[in-house]
Amino acid sequence: MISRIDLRGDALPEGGALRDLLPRAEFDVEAALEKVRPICEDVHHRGTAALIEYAQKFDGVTLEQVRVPAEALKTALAELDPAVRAALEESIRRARIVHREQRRGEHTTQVVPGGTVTEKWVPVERVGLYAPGGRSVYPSSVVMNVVPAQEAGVESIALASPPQKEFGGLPHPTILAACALLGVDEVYAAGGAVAVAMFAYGTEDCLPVNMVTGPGNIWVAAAKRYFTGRIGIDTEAGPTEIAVLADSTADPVHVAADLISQAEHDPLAAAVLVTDSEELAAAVERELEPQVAATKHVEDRIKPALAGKQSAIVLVDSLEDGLKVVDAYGAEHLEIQTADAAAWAARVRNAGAIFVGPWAPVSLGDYCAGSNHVLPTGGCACHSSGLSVQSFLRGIHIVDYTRDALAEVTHHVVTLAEAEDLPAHGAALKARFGWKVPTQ
Ligand code: HSO
Ligand code: ZN
Repeated sequence: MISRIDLRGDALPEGGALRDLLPRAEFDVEAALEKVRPICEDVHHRGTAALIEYAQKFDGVTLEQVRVPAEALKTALAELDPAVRAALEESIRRARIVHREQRRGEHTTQVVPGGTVTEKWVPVERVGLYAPGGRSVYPSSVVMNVVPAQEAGVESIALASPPQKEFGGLPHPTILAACALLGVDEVYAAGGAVAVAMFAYGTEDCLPVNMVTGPGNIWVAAAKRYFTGRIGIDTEAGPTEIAVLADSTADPVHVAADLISQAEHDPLAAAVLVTDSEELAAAVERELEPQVAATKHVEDRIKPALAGKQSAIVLVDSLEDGLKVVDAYGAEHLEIQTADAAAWAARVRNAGAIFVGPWAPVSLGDYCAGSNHVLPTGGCACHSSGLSVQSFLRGIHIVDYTRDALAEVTHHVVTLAEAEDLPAHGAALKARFGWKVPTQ
């Protein structure tokens, strides 16, 4: 059901060469970009009419309007299963506790007497959040997008999710209910690249946004790439990944369950176990069979995900080598199921989020740990972070110098400007001191 990659014996290769030995899903955003471009431009030129046409074409629904009426949000919340409501409220509560602490205050540094640089943090004015539909209707992703934006102080928050045929062209009712719980009232029935284009360009109904965040399929990722530069994005989300670094002390039942839990998302989802224990590897292999058989999305998602080239059990000589492997892989989610798990976790460089020890499975983080579940995939964890309050803030430097403080440094500025053949840069300072460089 899952292949093995044996890296024991020889010394591990470094950097890129090691990365090339590790499994990874093919997720060709560049190819999708070609298809997405005309759709985005069509939305640009025809606005709401194009959105309605694409809803018919891609979602099979006849929309009268793209904006979800306030009444529909209210009804969805009123009809939400009370247990789901209570669980969502707890998820929101915990996420708020964590994200509130991420807020940043203004900080002033005195560089020299009379010369200060203040960094102030300003929220993005208007953001468009995307919540997938279809196979992945995740109200939890609404929570993970909205909470950091709200805690950052974003004033204008809009959310889009695909129209669902079953629900008369509205987004899924649990998505609407989650919006209502979070106080988001600007919601659109729009899916995939079409929704991103609506946010980026704006339409008759929807003002353009400064930034789009949230998970989605390859079309959403391609549209985000298309608009990068025009608007801000979080990372381009690819299929979900779990890596588990485990030794012989790990419980194979837990490890197998956790691998399956993320394989459940998508046939392209990746489940990777990295271990120095042949016994654990064999026990996990044995354990996968009955656990997979006992669950739900077996044939369409879990089996292809586990059997795909993106998933594997990687055998290493030692946990030191295991650490190198998980760092080279840079998983979206990394579990550490070893003796001394916290110490190993502290040494990890590259992961979207790290789950320490036997009592912190990824599923906890997906819903109720307080951490965010919108995380970098495809190895992007080596340069990017998951969604946070910081994602929605911009740090602006405010430079404030007195005459004396400027005079004192002018000769250095003039020298550097001349070294770069930019004498007018230097002149901008000299103009303030009778066209001379003030003496020290
Ligand atoms: N594991 C997914 C998020 C999710 N899981 C939503 C359940 N619902 C990507 O981090
Ligand atoms: Zn998940």
